[in-house]
Amino acid sequence: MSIYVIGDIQGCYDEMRYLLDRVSFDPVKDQAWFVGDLINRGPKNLPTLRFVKSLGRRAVVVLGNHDLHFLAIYHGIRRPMRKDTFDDLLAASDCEELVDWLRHRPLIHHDSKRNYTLVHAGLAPQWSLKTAMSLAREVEKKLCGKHYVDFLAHMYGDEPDCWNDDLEGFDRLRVITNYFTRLRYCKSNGRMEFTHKENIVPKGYQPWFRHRRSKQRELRILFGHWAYLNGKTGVKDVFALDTGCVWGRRLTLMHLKTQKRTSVPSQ
Ligand SMILES: [Mn+2]
Repeated sequence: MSIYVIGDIQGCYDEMRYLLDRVSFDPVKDQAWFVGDLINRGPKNLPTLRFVKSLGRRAVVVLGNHDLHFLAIYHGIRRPMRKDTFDDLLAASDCEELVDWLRHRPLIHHDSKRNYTLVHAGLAPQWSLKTAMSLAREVEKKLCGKHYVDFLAHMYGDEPDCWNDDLEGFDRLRVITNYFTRLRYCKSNGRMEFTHKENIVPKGYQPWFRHRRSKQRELRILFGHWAYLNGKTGVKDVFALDTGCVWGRRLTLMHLKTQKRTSVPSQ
């Protein structure tokens, strides 16, 4: 059995299938891990979700910000933005099933046997693995629960911008969600910054993976979300997988055991 970790698909279905064929992915024996943002901005969201769902236990998916955004749009919490490309999904006869499947995906996946941890965006510097797992569960429980639309309605926003054990209610869930699904730059105390994207480093901030404390140094972390990094962090044991396929660059996967990368160009 091989495990492949695949970067942000964002509806680039053809590239995903082509990439899996390139490594002779066997859906009966192998596993595919997805870093989240399966959908949005790209052209083929419906076949992407159907395919990943059809893999059943052979697929491990963590949620990204675009996946959560889709849930909010489906429930009418948000109006689609001009660049959103959910029309094929929203018109599909199996849309409800796909939504239901999606909201049951986790925010973090940890494989203790192989020592790899999968998240969409990142982890707060002060979190141990145990803390991260238990905070993720708080959000996952909400997403799987009866009142999950309430959570979606309170999910948006940049505040609070820093983790604090005393946070409660929707503020607590929002900040947890933002670390897992939107984090790029933060301070060593975990304070996040969302206005700078990609290439401009806000003053006093660093990419989150430059702040890792001792309790995270044992981890090997796989993430997506940050296309500008183009697959490079410069930090040992932190693996960036988003190489900007939806922006016309490449879709990348990594064979977990050998850490060998394979990529295909965007079509
Ligand atoms: Mn993202």
